[in-house]
Amino acid sequence: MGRRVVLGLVGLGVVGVALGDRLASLTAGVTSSVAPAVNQILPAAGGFRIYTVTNGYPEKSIADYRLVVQDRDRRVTLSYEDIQQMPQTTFTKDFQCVTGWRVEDATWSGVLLADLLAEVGVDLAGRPLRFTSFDGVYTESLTADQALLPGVLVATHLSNEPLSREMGGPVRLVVAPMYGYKSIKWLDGIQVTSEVVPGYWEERGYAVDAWVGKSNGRNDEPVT
Ligand SMILES: Nc1nc2c(c(=O)[nH]1)N[C@H]1C(S)=C(S)[C@@H](COP(=O)(O)O)O[C@H]1N2
Ligand SMILES: [Mo]
Repeated sequence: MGRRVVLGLVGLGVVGVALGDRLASLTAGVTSSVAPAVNQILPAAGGFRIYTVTNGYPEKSIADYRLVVQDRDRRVTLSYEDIQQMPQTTFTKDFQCVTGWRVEDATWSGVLLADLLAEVGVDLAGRPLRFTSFDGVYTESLTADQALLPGVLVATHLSNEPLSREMGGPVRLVVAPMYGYKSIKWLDGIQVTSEVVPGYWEERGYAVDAWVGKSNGRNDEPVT
């Protein structure tokens, strides 16, 4: 199968996600391996579609939460409390999904990824990052330059409330200048890698450099 065909099928899957059950039966035959089983539009979620590529929303309490940062043979394990002790940042930016929906003025709080790396003493020196989720499946990546941007947050709060389980709590990544698929939920690992390792949707045809309005053939207004 050519790349275009694969992208087309994945595209169908993502539309199926966005539209929910109405398209599920249409796409079930071709997308069962990538189409999430449970996706919702929660009234409380302020316009966010709730996405997952697994059969549910993984759960981890704040007390049990750990974030493992790994740079070669050096490994630092952070608790939720450790993350909250780091310098805190709040910003308000639009959130744009590649399937077309956009949430205006989402207010996220947490620690900038750049600050977190500095706090744990990781110097990227041009090396990229790979991110993992405790859903056990989803992954993401950023180059060093991207990772250090001021729109990239290890987020614990949305609208000044702790992140719900569905929204990726206790801790998710927010990559505001890029399409939503970069903002990995249920973040549990950050690894320094030698090369960019394409993430979950990137292995399925979406752009690795996922700038809003400048990738994936879309012309949405950029998020700065
Ligand atoms: N672990 C995980 N992270 C994820 C996803 C996912 O399915 N699983 N979906 C991504 C996509 S495509 C988008 S648009 C946003 C949606 O965030 P939300 O579910 O909080 O609205 O999460 C991203 N992060
Ligand atoms: Mo998305």
